[in-house]
Amino acid sequence: METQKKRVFSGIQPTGTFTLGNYIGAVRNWPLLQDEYDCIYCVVDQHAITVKQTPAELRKKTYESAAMLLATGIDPKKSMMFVQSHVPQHTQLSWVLSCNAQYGELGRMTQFKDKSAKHADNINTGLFTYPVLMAADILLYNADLVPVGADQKQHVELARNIAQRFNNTYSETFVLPEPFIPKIGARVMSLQEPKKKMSKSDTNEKSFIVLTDTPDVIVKKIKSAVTDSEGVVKYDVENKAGISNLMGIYSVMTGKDFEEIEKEFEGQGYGVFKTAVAESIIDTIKPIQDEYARLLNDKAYIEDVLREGAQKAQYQANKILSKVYRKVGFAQF
Ligand code: ATP
Ligand code: LTN
Repeated sequence: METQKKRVFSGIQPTGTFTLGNYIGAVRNWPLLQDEYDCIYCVVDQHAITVKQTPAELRKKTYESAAMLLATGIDPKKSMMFVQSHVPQHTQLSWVLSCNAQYGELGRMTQFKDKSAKHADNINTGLFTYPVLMAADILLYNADLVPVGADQKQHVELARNIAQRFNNTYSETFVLPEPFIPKIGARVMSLQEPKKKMSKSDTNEKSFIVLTDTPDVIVKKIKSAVTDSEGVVKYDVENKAGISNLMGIYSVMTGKDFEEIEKEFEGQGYGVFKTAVAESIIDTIKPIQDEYARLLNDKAYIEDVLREGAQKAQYQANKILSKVYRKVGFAQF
């Protein structure tokens, strides 16, 4: 008998154009998992409104995010892809899970602390319960693996803890999910402040590369990336954060390991190295950009993919949600 494939779930917020960090840390891995796993990918628009968004812009970014996911290689024949708000079971499960999540544990989430410091004028309760909705996303499909960057590890662990607690209270219901984090590139750093994570909502555009940047812009941003005065291409995160970050990017783009990279640029300055890094990025993202431009002109296709994805997701989601409703004692409708 054929054993059932393990399930993968991941999500991305339509809060901007995907950065090289989003790509290397998460999205790049999503199509690579499609054959071995049963994959579900979601554009999480409900998470996005935990910080202020312009409505028309959010709608536009949601389609653009879906187009970008397809352009990076997600095949709707192999994977399920949809928009979070199209599948209401996510928020329905989220309520039940919130009654099984503790105030104290949510208060310890690093992202909540960072985002409430950054948006001090809007510390809404959605920002606080964000990880519970994320747990619902994952648990609703009994996902085994969650491919994310290192910054999301804590949230996946919380989802696991909530699942375990629910199973202990109400009997075995949820699969316990595990984060799937790449060995290199799990935390791509800002090009301007290499001790800080590269983020698509950073106000300094020079700090990140987005997947739609033109070759000229990429060259400029890499050339102005902060490094050090030593002039030696060597991997040393502690003392050479900028160069190590560029080496991580170059390694993922070319498949070369750090030792090979150190040899390749031995005796050469940062100028030569930076040119090579920029070229490796341009070469990797060119086919993605071409496909993205083509897809953006075919909105009907994107809408079809998302509608079909949401229908399939709702079918799956209902199975677990009705089980959960029964277990917690809700009367049958
Ligand atoms: P925002 O700036 O709006 O908070 P973000 O750039 O952090 O957004 P998310 O939508 O929160 O992006 O994240 C999508 C995925 O990309 C997640 O799996 C996250 O871990 C990953 N990711 C985000 N930034 C990086 C980074 N700098 N390095 C590696 N992975 C990253
Ligand atoms: N919180 C994630 C986005 C996200 C997610 C998910 C990731 C929402 N739901 C479920 C994996 C699984 C972030 O990238 N900030």
